[in-house]
Amino acid sequence: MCNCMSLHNEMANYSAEKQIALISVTNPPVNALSHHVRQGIMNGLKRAKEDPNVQAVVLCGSGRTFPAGADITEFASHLATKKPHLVEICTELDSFPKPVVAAIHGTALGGGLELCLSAHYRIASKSAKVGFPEVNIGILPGATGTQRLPRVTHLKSAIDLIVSGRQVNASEAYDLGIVDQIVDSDVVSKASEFAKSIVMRPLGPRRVSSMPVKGIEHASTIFEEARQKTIRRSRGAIAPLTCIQAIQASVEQPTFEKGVQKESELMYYLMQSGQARAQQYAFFAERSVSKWQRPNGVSYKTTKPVRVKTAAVIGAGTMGVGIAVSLISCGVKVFLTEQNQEYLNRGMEILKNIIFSGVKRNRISKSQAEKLVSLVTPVLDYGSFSHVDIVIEAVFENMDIKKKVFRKLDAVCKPSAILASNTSTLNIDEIASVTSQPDKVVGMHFFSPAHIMKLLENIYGKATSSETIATAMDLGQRMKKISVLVGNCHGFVGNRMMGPYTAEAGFLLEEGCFPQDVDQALRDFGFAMGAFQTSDLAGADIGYKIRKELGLVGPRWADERLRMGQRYSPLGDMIVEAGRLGQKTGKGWYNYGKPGGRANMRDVEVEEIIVNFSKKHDIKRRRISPQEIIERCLYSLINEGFKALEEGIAAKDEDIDIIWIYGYGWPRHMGGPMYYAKNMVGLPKVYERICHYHSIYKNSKHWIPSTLLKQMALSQSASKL
Ligand code: T1G
Repeated sequence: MCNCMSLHNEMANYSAEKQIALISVTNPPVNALSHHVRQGIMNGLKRAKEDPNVQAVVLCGSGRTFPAGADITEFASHLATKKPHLVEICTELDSFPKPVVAAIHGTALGGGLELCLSAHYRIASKSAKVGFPEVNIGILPGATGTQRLPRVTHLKSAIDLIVSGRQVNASEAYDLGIVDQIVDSDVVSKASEFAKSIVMRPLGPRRVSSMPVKGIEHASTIFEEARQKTIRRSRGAIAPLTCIQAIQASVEQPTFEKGVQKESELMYYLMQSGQARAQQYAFFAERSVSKWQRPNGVSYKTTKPVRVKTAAVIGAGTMGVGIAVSLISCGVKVFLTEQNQEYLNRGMEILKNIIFSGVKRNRISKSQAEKLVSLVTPVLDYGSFSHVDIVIEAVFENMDIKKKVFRKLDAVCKPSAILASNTSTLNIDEIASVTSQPDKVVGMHFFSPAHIMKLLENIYGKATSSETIATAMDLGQRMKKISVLVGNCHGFVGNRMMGPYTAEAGFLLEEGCFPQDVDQALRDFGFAMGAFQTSDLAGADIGYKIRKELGLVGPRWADERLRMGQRYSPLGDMIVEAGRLGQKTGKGWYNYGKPGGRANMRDVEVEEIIVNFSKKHDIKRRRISPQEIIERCLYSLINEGFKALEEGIAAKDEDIDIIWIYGYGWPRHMGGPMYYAKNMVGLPKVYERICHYHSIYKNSKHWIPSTLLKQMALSQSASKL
């Protein structure tokens, strides 16, 4: 007899048939465990317990996934703490008098995985994934997850999964002991059949709360090693270390319940932290950037992209090759071109090396790699471009060269082809002006190395059509890039804001710092690398060459700029002129011992250049505090961000923040520059400090306060009164 009863308002359907109760979570798209879901599961369990015909329970998710975790949108509201809490549900599942089987498909993450680990058996479909991604949103698995995982898998693996936040596929989850069985299809019916077969088995040994932690023999060494590794990697984020502390409670606390209590305390500490709020903001910001909208109202909702199948990439240097790899990785056929055979051969070699390194790391098979490489056709002229859907130009950053390329493309490509430039600074409208179809021209600014970096800044010009924009955004997503749409100006959003940051780093050297002082302060803030380390890694010669061609380098240019009322530090040019191009030459702002060396050591030669410069220009060197370094490097770029917003170059804070998190290493737990300014420092303070620096450094345009910032700071101050 079927006893089906939906509790739709509770977002969990309950049905009972042939002794098996099915509780199916129904909260699309990801079945997040919001209050109504929790209530629904609890009520379902109550009914299953009370129904004498029910012998076992299957818990699953409807639609595309098993619950992917707590509802993050509830965190800032009273609903997060409204009963029943997830911990109570987990306790109820664990101690349930009838067997509970979790039928896992899709992504069982966070609270979803905690439900699974509280059930007595876990059956997963082949394509399922599980994980604890909480650390990415600044918290920990706070509904018994840190106490349960080390009881089903080895302590070391539990630490790895919780601290990294990585998802594992069904097969790895099986090897780790997290799931008991993998099925090819129809996981819910297989779980129901299984449930029927085990109704008579004793439940005691299946309750995770009463299992011992696995691998405790070397616990102290394991924890110490994990702590050291995490301190090195977490760049000041507090969640990863706190996760370790919570897992430690599973070993150190006398009972499971006491461990859960400790986990709750640590969860509360993290939940209250500014870092967690920043990371949760970043989670939604990341998802908001694909919902692009232009100031004229045209948006992703109203525009359909063209499906790109074939592309041409012009330039087989580091950038062009990285772009080609990204394209073939999503199945797009590519014509790769260079100006001569030698460069083309070299480009193809690099491309093959990148693809086959995936084979060495067991990411893809040899035949998959060969298939990918076969998608690339190296060519020396534009003859084959007449049918491609898109061309992405990645030649030297020089307007005249780019114009030449675009004129040629305009002549050979089909009228519907999109012509994209991978420029990092140049004016898209000027590039488009040499074509007969400026509506098809768009900027696609990849970050180096293009096949690895997740960010893609897409730039629309005056004439760029909405279809062209939609296609660039769609192609970006297909290449698994986080694509952000921005307007056209020098440097767009990312590099425009980078300008003041780099300039201030240089001025700080003139006034008293050495590269290591500036870099240390930036690393302490949470950047993986400081400004000078980054420059050494990227190589300073390309930027120098571009500036030199434009006549914008050296002390004479610095004097010229000062005459124009604009300060410029020529120290970067002087370092390049001393043959110090960065890591690749073994010397840059730091000494690396040998070309290609990694370990950066301070270098007296650099310090001499800096000190002599200060002396020669009568700049009195002084001790500069880390606080001043941070304010001058970061508040100047924040001011520029507000100007980009004010001018409509950036559409929203989230776009800027995501560009900085994914393109420039802004620490995620600091939210992004706009979030940081608004929520972690406060606009009145940021504005006051910008005014302060403006009063001292009148000849640095970037300190002129943004009007938007001023307005918002004043209204924030007024609302506090
Ligand atoms: N809460 C609320 N909304 C969520 C959500 C969540 N947990 N996960 C996704 N969404 C929204 C998302 O904003 C988007 O909305 C839509 O769902 C589709 O997501 C107690 C405390 C599951 C792998 O951190 O990793 O459990 O933009 O575009 O690429 O210890 O979403 O369409 O309006 O990302 O297919 C832990 C986070 C929570 C999982 C699917 N769980 N989610 O990826 O789609 S904390 C997570 C994801 C917790 C416990 C603790 C991914 C996904 P919109 P999407 P997708």
